[in-house]
Amino acid sequence: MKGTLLRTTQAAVLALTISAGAAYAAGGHGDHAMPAASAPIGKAGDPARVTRSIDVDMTDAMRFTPARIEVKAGETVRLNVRNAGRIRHELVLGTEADLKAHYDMMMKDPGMRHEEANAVSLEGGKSGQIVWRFDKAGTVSFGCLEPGHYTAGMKGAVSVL
Ligand SMILES: [Cu+2]
Repeated sequence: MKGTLLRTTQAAVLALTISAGAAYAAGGHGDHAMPAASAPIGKAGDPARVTRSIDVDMTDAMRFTPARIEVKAGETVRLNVRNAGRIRHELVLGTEADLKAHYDMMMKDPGMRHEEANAVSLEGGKSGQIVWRFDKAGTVSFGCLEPGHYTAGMKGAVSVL
């Protein structure tokens, strides 16, 4: 129930963000495409089909280690994410446009937590995981959308080959 409310709030904020973006685009940047709601970054993976696990550390230095990951198209990967810092960090998978839009939402509502399949939000010292199937060749970005973190460089990319 709590999760549903959270998502509803996020949807409302996202709608506001999109409206603001549209207004901005109308102001002279009309060629900027809106981020697609269902961007081709892949989908939640079946844990039984995981072919590889990759450890990713998050630190208070605002970095992911590694920040560059390579996978094969069609591969289901388990990201074992560890928050090696003391403050909350998260790893959110998305297109760069999606991440930026969500980051703007987080700046307005810092208490927001990402609980979707493409994200894991962790208190300091905690570990979690994302099981994800990377469908298409290309680049899937990831980032920590806690206020100040993404812009400090807490981001990375998965190259899907
Ligand atoms: Cu962070």
